[in-house]
Amino acid sequence: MTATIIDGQAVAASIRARIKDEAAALKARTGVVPGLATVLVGDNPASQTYVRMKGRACEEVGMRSVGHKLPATATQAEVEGLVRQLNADPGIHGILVQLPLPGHLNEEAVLNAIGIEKDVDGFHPVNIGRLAMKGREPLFVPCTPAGCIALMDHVGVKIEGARAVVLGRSNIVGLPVSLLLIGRNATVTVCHSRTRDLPSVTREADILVAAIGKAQMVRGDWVKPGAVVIDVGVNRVDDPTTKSGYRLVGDVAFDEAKEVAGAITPVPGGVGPMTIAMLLQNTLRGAKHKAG
Ligand code: NAP
Ligand code: L37
Repeated sequence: MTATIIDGQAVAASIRARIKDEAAALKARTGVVPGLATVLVGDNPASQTYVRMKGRACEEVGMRSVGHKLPATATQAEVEGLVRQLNADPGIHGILVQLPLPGHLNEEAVLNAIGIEKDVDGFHPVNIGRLAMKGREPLFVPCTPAGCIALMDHVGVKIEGARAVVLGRSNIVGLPVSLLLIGRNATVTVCHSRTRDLPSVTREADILVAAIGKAQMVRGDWVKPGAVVIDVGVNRVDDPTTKSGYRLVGDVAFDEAKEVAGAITPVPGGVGPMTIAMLLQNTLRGAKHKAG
């Protein structure tokens, strides 16, 4: 059997087209143009790429984007000061602080400083707390986890009642995607670096979400036949045949897993584009919220 390849690029493009229409309608009705502020501290090359892609994606759907860059030596007070200034800016409806921050900065305090009504990454403790609790609604859901669920919904995966295994428990991906799956009535197992005998756990999964940041670690024989595999990993591996000297691979050995899975997301072109589409969706939501 060969898996259905879930085309995240195409799904994301259709979401962006809908957002573009909605943003135009909002502008026509209220005069409000949704605005995203990105904050990049330091010069992590992957972060620079993602922040640039996010800004460009905003402009392509008729939103405003303002990129703020601070040097790696920026102080805690400078970063928090910028966040507070953006909180007070009426033209900004979403604030994204790209992670990771340089080691000397207190990430928790920076994320706490973001006004929750502009927390388009969904990392503010109040938003995460609401995501975790039954019967509460966060204002914003973190983008990458929301993208994983949206991809599954798009291809008609039945999440309710499924056995889901999430590899990784990070604040950005593993933990919030686990919470979303629980909220959708999956039975969820969360694995991490201390999990014993990972393959025996993953082989039970109807839905397998890989977010560990280890190139092609999940092999074909880790996958249950017919399972849905969502590969969140974006890893650079050396490849002298490319212009950049590297290529991107996921956390899953795609060529092996696609022979076993029922459906699988590729890297690139899977979850990555959905992360950006969900960020646009959250920014539009922030602007609509404010416009009333
Ligand atoms: P992270 O903060 O480094 O977290 C990695 C998680 O994986 C941790 O929970 C860690 O366990 C676990 N882990 C690491 N090695 C493991 C192993 N050998 N076996 C089992 N578990 C292991 O990474 P992240 O920010 O979640 O990102 C994960 C991947 O997703 C990266 O490749 C990143 O580039 C990618 N990503 C993609 C998008 C997208 O839009 N597509 C967005 C964000 C991230 P411990 O908790 O025990 O340390
Ligand atoms: N929201 N996302 C948010 N906040 C953060 O603090 N670190 C971080 C974060 N992560 C993030 O933005 N990751 C990410 C990863 C991949 C893509 C976008 C965002 C993406 O679009 N990847 C493309 C390939 C990009 C490339 O060519 O380099 C893909 O197809 O997977």
